[in-house]
Amino acid sequence: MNIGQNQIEKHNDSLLTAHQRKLAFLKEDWAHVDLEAVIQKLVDFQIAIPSWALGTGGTRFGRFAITGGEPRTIEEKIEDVGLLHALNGASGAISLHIPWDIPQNAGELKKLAAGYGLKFDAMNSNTFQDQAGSAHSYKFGSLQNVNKAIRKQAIEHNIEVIKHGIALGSDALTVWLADGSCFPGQLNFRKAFENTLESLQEIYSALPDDWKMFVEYKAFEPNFYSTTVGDWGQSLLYASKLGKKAYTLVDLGHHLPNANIEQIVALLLMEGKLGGFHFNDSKYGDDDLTAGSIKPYQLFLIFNELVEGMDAKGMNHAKDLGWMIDASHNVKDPLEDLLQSVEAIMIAYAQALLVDRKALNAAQDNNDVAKAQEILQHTFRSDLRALVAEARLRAGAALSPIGLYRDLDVRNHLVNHRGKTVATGL
Ligand code: LRH
Ligand code: MN
Ligand code: MN
Repeated sequence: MNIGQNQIEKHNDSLLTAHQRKLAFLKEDWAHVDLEAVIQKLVDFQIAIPSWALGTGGTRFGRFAITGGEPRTIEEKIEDVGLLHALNGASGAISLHIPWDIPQNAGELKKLAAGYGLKFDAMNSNTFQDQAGSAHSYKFGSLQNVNKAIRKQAIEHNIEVIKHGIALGSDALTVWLADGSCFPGQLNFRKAFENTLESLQEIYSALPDDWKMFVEYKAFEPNFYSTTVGDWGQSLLYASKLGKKAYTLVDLGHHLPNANIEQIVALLLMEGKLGGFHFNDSKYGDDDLTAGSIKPYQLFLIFNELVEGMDAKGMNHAKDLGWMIDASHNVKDPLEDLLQSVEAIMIAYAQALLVDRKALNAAQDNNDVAKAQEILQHTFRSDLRALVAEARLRAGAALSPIGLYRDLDVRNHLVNHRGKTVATGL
């Protein structure tokens, strides 16, 4: 299904008066700030959608495919991201996971994606599941494995993923390893690290010059005693040893409880080793809840560090880091969930852009703790939704993406067209 520009315009017309009233208030309140520049940054900011988030996710206890109309092919996944992008103007890229996705005709897929205004974001490899017909099992790890033939299989898979990515016009490989151990004594930590590094080096040497490699870390799950890329320190070690094309990737849900992610982000940026993000949220040990649904203040504080650090280095907010959602749902319509995540990320970004940086620096230099907190909380507690909506309006998207999604009954159209299917992949 395609959403027509006329449908978007009709929807926007019905909301325009209320929107303009809210925007006018904001313009008055923030008259001392260049709001035009802020809105343009919001227009430029794009957040990639992972192909695996478009279907209903599951847990090891079950999966409820309540939604229906889930995409059955890469083409349909591209169509779904196209729908999101038409609605919010901020989801201009799709991230594929091999072999959950098997891109057969890259030229055609590129054309299809371009028709929706989409690019191919980072490619993801999968050495955390055994694939039918493969010679070796990853039961005891992939790139860390004590068995060289198993490491080789995993290396070759990653190189294959790079090749798919080159054909699609992607420029990054994200490596997330489930490698680790479940019991003390199972693994020699040093050897596991060395094997992993050596394997990553082989993959790295197959990387085109203009590509990046993202080394994603995760504290636990599926392994529960040790993880071989378990935290940002370990990821940074690998990335530093690999070279200048390798970076650390921060998935918000991959930390131990209460980790200070904003501080991690600030230091990785300082070192020039922050590659990008997987956005999601969690209350306990999950990594799949909607971005900003549990800890919106944390999301804002992360963006506050990002804006500060990127501006200090003269980086381009939209282009110099990889921005992606990584969540997969059990109880919501995945497309509505993704619209909510993008909105939460945009709001946090807008809040960070409006922080009075000069005043904050002065408060920090004077050890004026209360003032520093006031400055941050002032923007965090300001309702900036109209700014984000204005960015959507200017991008030709909908003032209320979920509102229009429901008005157009998009899910039912998809169900009628595709049936009550269950997506492949997860
Ligand atoms: C691991 C992870 C990683 C995978 C994706 C499916 O938890 O975050 O990024 O590729 O989930
Ligand atoms: Mn992730
Ligand atoms: Mn994850």
